[in-house]
Amino acid sequence: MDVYGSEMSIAGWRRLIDEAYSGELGEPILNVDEARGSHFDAIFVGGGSAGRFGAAVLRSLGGRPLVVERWPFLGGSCPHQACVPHHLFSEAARELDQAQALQGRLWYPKFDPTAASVLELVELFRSQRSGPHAHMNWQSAQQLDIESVVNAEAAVRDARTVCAAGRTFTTDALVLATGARTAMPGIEGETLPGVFDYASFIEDLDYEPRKIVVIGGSKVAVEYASFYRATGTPTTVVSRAEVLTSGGPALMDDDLRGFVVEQMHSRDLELLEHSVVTRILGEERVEGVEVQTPAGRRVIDADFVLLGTGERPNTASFAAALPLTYDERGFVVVDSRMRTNIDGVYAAGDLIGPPLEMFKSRRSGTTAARNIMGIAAEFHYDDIPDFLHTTYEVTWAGLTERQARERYDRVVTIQVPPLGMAPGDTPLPMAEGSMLYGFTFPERTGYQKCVIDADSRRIVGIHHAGYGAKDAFQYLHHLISRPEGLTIDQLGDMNELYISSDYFIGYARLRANQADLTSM
Ligand code: COM
Repeated sequence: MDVYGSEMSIAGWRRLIDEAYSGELGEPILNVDEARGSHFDAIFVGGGSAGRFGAAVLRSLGGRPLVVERWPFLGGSCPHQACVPHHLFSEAARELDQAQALQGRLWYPKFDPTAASVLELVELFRSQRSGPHAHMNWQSAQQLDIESVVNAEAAVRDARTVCAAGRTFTTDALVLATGARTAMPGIEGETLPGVFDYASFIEDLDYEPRKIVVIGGSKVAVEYASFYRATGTPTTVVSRAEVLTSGGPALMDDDLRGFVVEQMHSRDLELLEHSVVTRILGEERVEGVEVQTPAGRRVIDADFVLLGTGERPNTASFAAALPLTYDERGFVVVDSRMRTNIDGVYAAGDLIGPPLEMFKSRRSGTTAARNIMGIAAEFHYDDIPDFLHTTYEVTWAGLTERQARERYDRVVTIQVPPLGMAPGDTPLPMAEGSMLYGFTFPERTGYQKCVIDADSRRIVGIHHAGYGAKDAFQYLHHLISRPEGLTIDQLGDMNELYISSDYFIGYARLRANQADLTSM
């Protein structure tokens, strides 16, 4: 169907998206200005964060983009199966964590684990997700003037030609942004009903899990396991290595990771590290898993298994047509301008490898767009602030203390709790979101560290477990990664809004002006 020029409202888009989900609307939805022909300055194959943001920037620079997307909406996996539901679950995990810890105190009733339903939250998300989807379609088409073909598979014919919805479109530049999917680990039983990944968990869950095993040890595994456990459901994480030591979390400071892991233990989230699931058990559906642990073989009962075993790129729509260079895991290799090895072909988003984060996708898409429009833009996505959720928000940017000590002669830190103290020794850091814990369970308030090169006095790393520091970190990262950096004295000169999550801004003021910097 053709919707170009039809002044679609958000509600109108939502109706179309809902019809597409229900199968009522099987045909592609074209928002293409036929009067301008079928040739574009850039075609974005994939309309997730990379494609949608890239197209918007290309359009604002005066170019004509086309986005082709298999789902009936733009925005990709983020609002559909990944970041947005994950944030809903993490917010629930944080609330449930407090409700359990504080039960019987203040106004908190006795915690009823049967009232906290994983299924109910998934159903809530499923029932409402077309709202944000519709907003993105409306914003892209009606506000940003982006032409698109959605609800349609793309087939790349060559570096200048894409077919979709029975039409052929040509282009000066191609941006591949087709995302990624879970890497199946190849374990016996992995296709049994009751085995999910982050996507099928959203699409297919139709029962309340009673006993959960999560396979994997990185972000997805730890985030979802923390949520499941916070609902009161017994949960075991099985990880080949120590949790949070691969992917983006490998850049977490050791002490920050130590705090986060200790707090997971204290919530009775079982972590089986250096362990491998050898078999998923069950006849008709999942009944348990067989695990090889350092202490021997174990069988764990489970009616739900989540695979958090990493991701692989989606290349089917272009692999045969384009002789691209791939890395050892199959991700498309690009340079810092998002150029592939083929002239005029760019790649962005999850397709180019970790970190598989929406914020990296957006910027990689816009970097491609600017280069296509003649602006030499670079994006080094190995140096961006990052975060994950357990029942905490855990945020980091810049160097860990260990990395800083390898690089600089004299490193000092500002950390809370102070060096050598355990979290229970002090109620600090106590800030936005942790005040109730500060006065009830001081060991739960959080952990913070600011790493400083004492010679240049520059902040070189910031690390935080608690609540609400993400906003500060996105700006602090920008400040510390400028060529001139940010010194402790400049940080100490900032106006903080007491009581803020990023405690060390206030603490930096206590140490600023000290001629020979020491830790605190
Ligand atoms: C965010 C999706 S949920 S997008 O980055 O705005 O396209």
